[in-house]
Amino acid sequence: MKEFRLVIGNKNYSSWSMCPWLLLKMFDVDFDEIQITLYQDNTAEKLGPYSPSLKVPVLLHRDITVWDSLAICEYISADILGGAGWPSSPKRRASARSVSAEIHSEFPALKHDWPMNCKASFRLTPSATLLNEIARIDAMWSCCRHRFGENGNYLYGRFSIADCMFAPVAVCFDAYGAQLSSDSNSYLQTLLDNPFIQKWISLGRREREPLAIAYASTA
Ligand SMILES: N[C@@H](CCC(=O)N[C@@H](CS)C(=O)NCC(=O)O)C(=O)O
Repeated sequence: MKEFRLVIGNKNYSSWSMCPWLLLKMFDVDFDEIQITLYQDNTAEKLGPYSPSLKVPVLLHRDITVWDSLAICEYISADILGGAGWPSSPKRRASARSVSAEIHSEFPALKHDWPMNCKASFRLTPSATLLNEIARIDAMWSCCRHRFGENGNYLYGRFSIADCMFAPVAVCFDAYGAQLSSDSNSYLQTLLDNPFIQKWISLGRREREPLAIAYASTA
């Protein structure tokens, strides 16, 4: 058994599982993956031994359990990567933490109307509320790229937790066809070109569980 174990859901549907998985991959941390199929009759029973919230993702490290995607990313950065998960300058770090918290806690229409589904490639016309949310994400992305992105193509130049938190958004924007400014489109393409994001998507596409659309409010 490896020192780190990450409990995740279906790659096709589990947007939050993708975030810490990507961080561990990008920083080359070796870990065992424990995958539990969501939305089955026995899912809660299978999650019970690992997850206090009965949700994924969960990180298991020695006798420590961390649940919730952003808390896991924070833990990995602070306790494994010596803080390297966040940008090093205080101003960038404050901004990166803010956009990460915002995508984690807000955007109910995006999470409900455009759930992650790696297999989807069709146009779902966004409601006015969803259009507003897409515009807010577009503004965040282009603002971060302008202010902080000079040292690379990620949101803060080099890769950070903020990119992990937006990786599932990139999958959804690509799948459902979000209209974005050209700066945001470039950033979207950077995420979609990331080899680990491509790996996640291709593994998700190979899964055979039922369509996520029925679980839009929970995935
Ligand atoms: N705030 C949590 C949300 C976790 C969450 O909702 N996970 C979904 C999958 S992406 C889940 O486990 N759903 C199972 C269920 O609701 O039964 C996080 O960021 O990790």
